[in-house]
Amino acid sequence: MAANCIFCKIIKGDIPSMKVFESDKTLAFLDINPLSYGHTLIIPKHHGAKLTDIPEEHLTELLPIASRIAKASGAENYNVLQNNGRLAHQEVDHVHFHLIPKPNETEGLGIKWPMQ
Ligand code: DGP
Repeated sequence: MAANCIFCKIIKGDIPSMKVFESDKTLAFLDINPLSYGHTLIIPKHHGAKLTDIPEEHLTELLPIASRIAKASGAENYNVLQNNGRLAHQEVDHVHFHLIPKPNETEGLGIKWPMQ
């Protein structure tokens, strides 16, 4: 945990969030500034600014959980993005994957939250 990290505060429950999934190593919650309905952040609970700062054993769940949330969203089209460093558009210095569902133009998303 890092004292001044927004996402560590979310993990601790000091800042509220809309949780989508939680395990002992991983938390997923809705982005406060979503690019689409269902935009979710998937983070390791272990603090580290960049992907290369996190021990590998804390990274193993992240993509499987992103996959499960993408399936649960019902989205046929989605982005999974991960930014490292200011030049790469990282704003929050705690590793996070963005899962950004892309709504079908005519039918929207069929998202069922919270994830079953
Ligand atoms: P990035 O540019 O990859 O570092 O994206 C950071 C994302 O974090 C951005 O889409 C907004 C989101 N975010 C920042 N602060 C908060 C917060 O307090 N709560 C939630 N749910 N999301 C946040």
